Amino acid sequence: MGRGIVSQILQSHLMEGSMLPPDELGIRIDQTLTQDATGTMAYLQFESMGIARVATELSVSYVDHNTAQMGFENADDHAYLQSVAARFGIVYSRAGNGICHQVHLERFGKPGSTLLGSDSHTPMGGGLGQLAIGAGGLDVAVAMGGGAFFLPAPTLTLVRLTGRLGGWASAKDLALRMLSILGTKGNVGTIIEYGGPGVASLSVPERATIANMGAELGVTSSVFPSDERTRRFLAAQGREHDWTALEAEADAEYDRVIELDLGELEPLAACPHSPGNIRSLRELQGLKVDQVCIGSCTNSSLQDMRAVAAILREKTVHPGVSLGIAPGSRQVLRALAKDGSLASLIDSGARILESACGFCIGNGFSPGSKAVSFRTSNRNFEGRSGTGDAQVYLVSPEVAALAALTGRAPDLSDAGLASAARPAIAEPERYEQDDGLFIFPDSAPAAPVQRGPNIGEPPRTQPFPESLRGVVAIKAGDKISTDHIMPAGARLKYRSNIAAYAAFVFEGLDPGFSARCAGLRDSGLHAVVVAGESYGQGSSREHAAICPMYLGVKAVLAKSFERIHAANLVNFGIAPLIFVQPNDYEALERDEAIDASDLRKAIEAGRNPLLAIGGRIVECRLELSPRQRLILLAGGLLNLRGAR
Ligand code: MIC
Ligand code: SF4
Repeated sequence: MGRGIVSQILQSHLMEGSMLPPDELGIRIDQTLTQDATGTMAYLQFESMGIARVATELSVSYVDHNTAQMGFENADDHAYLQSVAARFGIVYSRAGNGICHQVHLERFGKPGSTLLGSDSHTPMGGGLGQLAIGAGGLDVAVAMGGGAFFLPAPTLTLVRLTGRLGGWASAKDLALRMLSILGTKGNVGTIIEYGGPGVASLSVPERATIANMGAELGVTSSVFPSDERTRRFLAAQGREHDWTALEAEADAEYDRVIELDLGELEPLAACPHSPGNIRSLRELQGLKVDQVCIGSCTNSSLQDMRAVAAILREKTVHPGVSLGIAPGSRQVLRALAKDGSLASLIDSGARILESACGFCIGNGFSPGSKAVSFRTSNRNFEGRSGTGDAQVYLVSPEVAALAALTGRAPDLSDAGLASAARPAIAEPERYEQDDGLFIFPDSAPAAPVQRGPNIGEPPRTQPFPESLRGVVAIKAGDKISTDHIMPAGARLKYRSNIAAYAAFVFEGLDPGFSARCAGLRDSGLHAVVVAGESYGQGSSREHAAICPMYLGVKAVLAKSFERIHAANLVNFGIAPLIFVQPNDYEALERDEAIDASDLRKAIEAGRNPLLAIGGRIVECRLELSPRQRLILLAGGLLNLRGAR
């Protein structure tokens, strides 16, 4: 039987385990990336492991999330990250250099290699034929030290593309179409491989947009072949030497095959408040739009920005719309400045934003109350924009630009637009490079690590208790994202200070949660979180596990979990328990007492735990490997590794 590209990469990187379910695979990680919002904690954990220098081929520390710098905290974090990078052999990408995934694609990603990043959109590297996976910071810290990264033997899905994009359909619409087919839940453990004759018609930045939004499907990664288009992209980036061909072997077998004709795609939109709530743009016609934000790691390439500039050229933004544009990297911004596109954007009335995450994570540019915002980013969870009742729609850059001109969801059947297609933007022969905002470790002066007053130690917890007496501290619904658990936006500056950040756990859902947990802890009780389907979807932020751990949460009882968050819970000593009978969820109430005295023994024995709740017995499942059971019993991965 032939192997697909994912199987080839997994096999060439296998350190432990096997690819046969139910085994777990431990793979070698060639490259890592961190960003500043997750990176400070990841490097504090790395430091506590007592390793002298990173053991990877390449590790890069990006500063792109917390660049608002309201107060001293962000700048102190940046100084810490810069000093720690110099100390441990890590490339440091300074604020202003761009969004980690876009910059990594431009300067470092390599076909056939593995990349682990402390950010859920790390899979964007799959556009280059890299097996790129998002994880919690602690898993990335272990990989930086040369340790294996573990994942369950994956389910492999081939998406076979035919035809080519036409009319106004773009790569974003393919990403959205995938969401309408697969949804945002139920895809845990899947890796998508793109193939078929349609792949050749997509440029690397377009492939990267599609791989990026695999994160919203909840898949582990999405990988494209490495072909002539990949070679051309790398050559244009001055790194043809990083190219290798990567294609599926004849007769490669997959668990599932999805056929998609690119020619049949039409412009789509993800409607409030889920990336999986997909409708045709046609159905939104006439919808008044108040704000348009173009950028984020999903759609901020030079190609995207040039398409937007072509649509806005010699036109003026509608007076009812506030348009913000954030080019994804300094490389993109410089190119736009040189070819005159930047002038067109400015002339149109666009507000040019920093090449950073910014609006995408609610770090500025929050819409007005009840405002409709058209965005090219990848997530529209309720409140993520910083405005609780804003209505955020995810669309392509072209559709966003058209909406900025008309103040409405564009009517593509309009005579002028129906006869046109989206601007054809040729791929550059050469991307002009300037690596001036990287600090490479060999040239960095070895100075002491700088720790500002906001930077605390990574917290630890005790081994899993012999007998657990818990109380339901919150009963949450389906699709609770890590944005619900640990808000970002204005709270981002507390990422390095767990004691301060923990005050905001579930802030938007239940502002009393943190104080309630403190009360339980004082009475010698443990807090238990109860939730519905897909608990922990969205970001990789391990703070959504660390802060609850800090508050004394020892178990989350849910109908299902998303992959990265479930792994983070285990890494911080919290049991991710799955209801065997989903109906048991309905019967549970907040403040109910839970006798979980069976839990530790069940974890040890690898059997289903039985919880006694209000005279009922609730059976749960723990989908953990033997390795993860040991981590949980130890009270977290740092305890198990015997870190200093
Ligand atoms: C996100 O898009 O939600 C983030 C902010 O990039 C997160 C990481 C974080 O919370 O720092 C992610 O996607 O992992
Ligand atoms: Fe940054 Fe948004 Fe991308 Fe997350 S999704 S890395 S916040 S641009």
